[in-house]
Amino acid sequence: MSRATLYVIPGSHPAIAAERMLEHKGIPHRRVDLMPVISRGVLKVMGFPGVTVPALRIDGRKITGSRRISRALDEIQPEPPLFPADPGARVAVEDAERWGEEVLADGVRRILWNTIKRDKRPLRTYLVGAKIGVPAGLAVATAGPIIAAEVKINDVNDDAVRADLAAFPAWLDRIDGWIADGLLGSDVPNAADFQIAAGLMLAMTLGDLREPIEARPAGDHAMRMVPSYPGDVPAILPSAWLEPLRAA
Ligand SMILES: N[C@@H](CCC(=O)N[C@@H](CS)C(=O)NCC(=O)O)C(=O)O
Repeated sequence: MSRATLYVIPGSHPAIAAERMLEHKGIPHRRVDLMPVISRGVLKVMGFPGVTVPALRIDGRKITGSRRISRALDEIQPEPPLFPADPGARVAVEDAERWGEEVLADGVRRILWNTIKRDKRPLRTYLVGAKIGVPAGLAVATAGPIIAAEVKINDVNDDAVRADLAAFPAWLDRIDGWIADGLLGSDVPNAADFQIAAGLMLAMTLGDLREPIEARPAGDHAMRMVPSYPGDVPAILPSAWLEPLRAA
């Protein structure tokens, strides 16, 4: 049986998607927690092909990226499958997974860092259960440069975040639609289920977003797929930015 080491940043949504997929497959793994930004240097030195998490070492392979990881896991251990055998159904799952990564996960990441740059104290709540090698209080107290770097790396400007929040109701409609169609939430969880659920679970750690999401089938699906997620951030974003979500 394969053994794996998964490199994560505590609270990272694609990393939690990867961890849930390993659990779903029953692949034993060790989790290594890294601090954001510092993670880049560590992964580079270790010879991973990229500098972001999730990064997975398994059977002598080094894989970066949640979508590469889902495919590699199916190659290494086909059962239970993360992608359907039927070619048409597979394309639909791949498309939904890609949307979950490129649209939902990127948008939620921007909203998160815009929130944390206003108040870094809640960062501590993402460190519950993590082993980062320094006390959580110290990590948060010294997180200023890390937050500034993440804001830059992820293009976290106010216009982009307002656009993400304006688009959020349509994102929830899309996910609810996929659940109604059976693409998500079927008896056999697929790679898109994990990718999208982890993104929404991170969004639901934010007090500004929790309520409008948890009332929806999308929120219910996320909580079933990813029952435990660290993080709890009080509402802090400007009220006008949240108007589209309230209206929905
Ligand atoms: N699209 C990538 C996202 C990778 C990504 O941006 N990961 C973030 C954490 S959510 C990261 O490594 N951030 C640290 C950094 O960029 O310094 C995937 O799904 O794997």
